This record gives sequence, structure tokens and C-alpha cells, in this order.
Amino acid sequence: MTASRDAAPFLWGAATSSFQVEGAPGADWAAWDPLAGARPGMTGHYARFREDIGLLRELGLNAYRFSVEWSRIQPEADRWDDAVLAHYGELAEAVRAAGAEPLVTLHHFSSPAWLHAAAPWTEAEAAGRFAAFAGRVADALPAVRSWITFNEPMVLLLGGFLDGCMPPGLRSVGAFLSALRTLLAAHAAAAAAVRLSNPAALVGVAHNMAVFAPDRPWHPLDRLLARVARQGYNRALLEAMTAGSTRLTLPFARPVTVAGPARDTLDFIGVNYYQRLHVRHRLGAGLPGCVEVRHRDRCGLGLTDMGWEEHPPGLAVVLREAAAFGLPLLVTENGIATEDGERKSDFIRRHVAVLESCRRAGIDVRGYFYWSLTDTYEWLHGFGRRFGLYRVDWETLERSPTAAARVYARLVRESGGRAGLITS
Ligand code: IFM
Repeated sequence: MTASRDAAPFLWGAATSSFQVEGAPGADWAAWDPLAGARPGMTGHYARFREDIGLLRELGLNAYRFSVEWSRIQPEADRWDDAVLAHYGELAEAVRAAGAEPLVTLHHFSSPAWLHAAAPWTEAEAAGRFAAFAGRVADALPAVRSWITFNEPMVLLLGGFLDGCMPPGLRSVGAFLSALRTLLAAHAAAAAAVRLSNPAALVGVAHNMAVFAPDRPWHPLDRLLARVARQGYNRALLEAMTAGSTRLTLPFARPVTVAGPARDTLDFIGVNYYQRLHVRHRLGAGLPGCVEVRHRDRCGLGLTDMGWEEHPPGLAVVLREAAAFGLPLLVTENGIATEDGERKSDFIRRHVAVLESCRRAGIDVRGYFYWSLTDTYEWLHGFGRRFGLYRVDWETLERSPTAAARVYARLVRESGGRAGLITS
């Protein structure tokens, strides 16, 4: 994104991820699935992608963020599926044909099941495997200029290696640090492979950022932990991908310096923003047990169906924090799980208003992607969390617009975006 800010239109988009809308029998999550809630094919996006691209047109959106499923493309360590690569190529072409910019995520939480045995993320070899995959995908999708290597690396690392709630289910500081080093190397190698295939490519990361507040504002340990969380969760990854190294202070442990090959590997920073978190020290527990993260409704807007605090001003906080790294920004995810269309509409109105004020204040943010285009499978919760602009009937897979779809379409139109078919 070296082009000047005025050269390209602001991207108004929506996002999905392959496993959440397509499923994949060969992915680690297919076996993991904590609620056994996954259904084969999920929303049926793999077969119905043209219909879903039609929804983008209905809304007047000019961008679509989707991901490609590694376990479908490389079903075995030594086998690639060209038909699947051709499928994703068609999907990207169809997005372009709809007048929208495809933004492709190479890794969105799901890895091939075979990877954990052949080259686990805790070992350096995984980086080379990922880069080989990235190069293949970039060669097969020449219509795509904008790439994201990893979705929410910190969530993947904390969930998979420290907290154990995501595959591969480890709970160890050592595994977390090894996997962090591998992920940084994998990001750098994949970015290089994508640029080799397409020298005009723009490569970024979709980084989950949150606002961290001390749960008890007067409590020195809560205040300390909120600062540590902000540094470790929001900043460390971006430091490693820009300056090339970062100091990670794990609570009550010696700081660790993580240096790697990821220096200057970003053309843009993608920010996924959902919530404010309230951090609290818990007595007598070792890491990670000494850190408690609470969800509080201190804004008075109500917790979402995920139990998260809705905190619109926090979008400006994290955008300012990301902007300090001197790169163009995209809001690559922002959304709410709720069955209530009015609430979803208000969420979008409030966050878009904050976004617009950030743009007016000169923050170089170039796009906004609502999460998600349709309802999806939600990792730890199955089908019971509805983020979608379009509601999916889980019996018939029929998509129908929520009230928020109309509101978002209107906001896009009013901000100078395209006119879609939804006009009310
Ligand atoms: O559904 C997820 C997505 O896959 C990554 N970001 C957060 C969303 C809501 O939990």
C-alpha cells in the first residue's frame, strides 16, 4: 500500500474464513471441534460462493476478505490438489468480476491435521512448509494483490500453545515461545514467497487488538498486568514484524527477547477489533493462571452473545496504537454476535462513526471489513453465535439480510462508496 491515500477508494468489505464457512475434513479443527457442532460444508460457501459474492453486490461493498483452506489445497504432506487451487482462483476472479478487491488470508486458525505430526508449529520446519503453500497459492491466484499471511497470530499462539483451548492444545510457555518464533519465520517466508510470485503484492497480517483496562483501577498489580497485556498482546507482534525483534514480558517472569527474520515484512497492518478486556491479578497461581481476564459491561451497552464488552471508543485506541508503526491500516475485522438486528445495526453505526473520526484525524486507515458477511461456524461455540450481516438458516442454508445489512449498505453509500441493491 505504497500508493497515495487518495489514489485508491476506501475499501468497504465483509469477511469470512474458509473453515468457518466451508469446513474441511482434513483440518485439525475438524477433529478438535469442542462442541462437535461442525456440520460438513458449514454454510456451503465452497459450492455457493457465487451466491455469496452476490450478497457483496447487494450491499454495494467493494472488498471481500476470505481465506483459503490449506488442508484442502495440500491434503497430504506430499500431495497438492490443483482442482482446489483452481477453485480458489475462480473465487478470486469472481470477486474481481463483482467489482470488489479480494483480500486473501493464507492461514485463518486451521492447519492441515498432518502438519502437527510432520512439522509442528513449535519446530522451525513448519515455516518452510507454510511458505511453500503460500507460493503455490499466490501462483494460482494472479487476480489477488492483497494478502494476509496469518489471522490473529496471538490468538492462535495463546489458544494453541499456552491456554490449550485450540489445536494442538498445548499449555506451556516454552511451546508458546517456540511457536511464536516459527510463526514469525513462517510469516516472513510466506511474504517473500508471495512477493516472488507477484512483485506488486501487498502483504499484511490480521492482528487481533484489544483495549486492556485494569479491572480494579486502583490496584497496582492489575495496572501492571494491563500494561504487560497491552505490550504482549497488541504491540509485540507488530514490533517483531516491523523492527525485527521484540521484548516479551511474561507476567512475573524474566523478559524474553524474540528476534527473527520478520523485520520490515509488512505493507499494511490489519486490525481485528472487538472488545475491551479487564485484567486482574489472581493470587497464588502461576502463569498463565495469575492473570484473569474479565468481561464487564462498563459502557452500559450490554455484553454481546460472546459475552464480550461492546466498547466503540476502543477502536480509536487500537487504531492509534497500530498507526504508531507507520504503516497503512485496514480494519480487517469488527463485528458483533447477536440475534438482535437493531443491536447489530447500532454496533456498526457506532464503530463506523469512530472509524470516520479516526480518518478525519489523519489516521491512515484504508478499509473496513465487517465480520462476518454471513453467519458462520464459531470456533469454540458452534453455530450459536450469529455475527452475520446475512442470517443463515442452518436447516436450509438460505441467507437472508439482517437489519444490519441494510444499515451497513446505507453507511457505505453515504460515505461515497458504491450503491448496492439494498436501498432501504
Ligand atoms: O470468528 C472469529 C474469527 O475467525 C477471528 N476473529 C474473531 C471472530 C469472532 O470470534
